[in-house]
Amino acid sequence: MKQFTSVKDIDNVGDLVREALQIKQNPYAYESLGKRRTLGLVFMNPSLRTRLSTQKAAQNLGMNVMTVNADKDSWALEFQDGAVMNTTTVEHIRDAAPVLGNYCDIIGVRCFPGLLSKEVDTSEHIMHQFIKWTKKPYISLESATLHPLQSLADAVTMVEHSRVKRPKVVLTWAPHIKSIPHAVANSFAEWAVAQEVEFVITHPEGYELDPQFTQGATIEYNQQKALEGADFVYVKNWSSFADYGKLLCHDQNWMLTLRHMEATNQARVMHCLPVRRNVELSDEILDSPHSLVQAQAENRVFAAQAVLKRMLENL
Ligand code: AN0
Ligand code: CP
Repeated sequence: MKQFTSVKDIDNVGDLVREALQIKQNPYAYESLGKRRTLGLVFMNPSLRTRLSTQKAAQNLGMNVMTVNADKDSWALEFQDGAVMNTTTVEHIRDAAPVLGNYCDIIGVRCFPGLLSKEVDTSEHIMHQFIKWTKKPYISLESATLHPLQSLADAVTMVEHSRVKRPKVVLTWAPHIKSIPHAVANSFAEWAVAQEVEFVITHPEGYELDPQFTQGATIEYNQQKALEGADFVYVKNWSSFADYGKLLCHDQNWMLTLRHMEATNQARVMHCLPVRRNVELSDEILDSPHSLVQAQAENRVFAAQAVLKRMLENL
């Protein structure tokens, strides 16, 4: 595998999920595979899970890991071709990325969208510049539009906890106080349609996701109806895509509570974290046996390890 940016970069979701589950059984089985190999992680935005789980995965494979936080412990990067750099950015990606490529065998980057221009964000300009100028295998740590490591961990978690062969999976929008990226929801959708599940997305009108990621999903605007018979409920906020980056709905009834769970098939509830308690998701769900959030976070390690293993085998 040369790049992991989307479900499209893998042939078979089931095979990769099985590989992650095998690694979970014996995390040190390939502890020499990454010997003398270096993973470089670049964070343009904050992270707890992605940072630590990817580091841990790399260490389990015997790799060295170097992490930089752009504009914090390294320079503020410029991505515009031909920019006259007389304001805040200090180093151009054309200069910085080859340096990273020189030091590292695999590069991981987190680059959130600005949520100001749909055109800029959907072009994945920053991600593509890193891929182009580092010339190294690339692993997305969440791009402007997708978060594949999260979705792989979520797929692993659903396989582990499913009580039926073809579960009903519902992605539900939740309230939030800020403009939040679409990446986790887009990515969950594109992975869900590639799995053997019945997949429903529910959100208020105006929150339709980019249709390129939701082909094959059923959209149901009535949350209660969508939740009927659900085996898994994936909770996530995202800002409007049509009215790009805007908050259109503040209705707290969209926040999942135990009352919402009555219509479900004793569903397990998922969220990628970080979660705003009692805004996106109630304490009573997060602290109940319904919640799978810690299982998802745990599986981030084995998801990252399965991807890094495939990249190392291909170096
Ligand atoms: C980010 C997002 O929703 O894309 C990261 C989630 C993993 N969350 C926030 O910005 C709160
Ligand atoms: N779920 C997730 O990616 O968490 P972080 O933003 O903490 O990495």
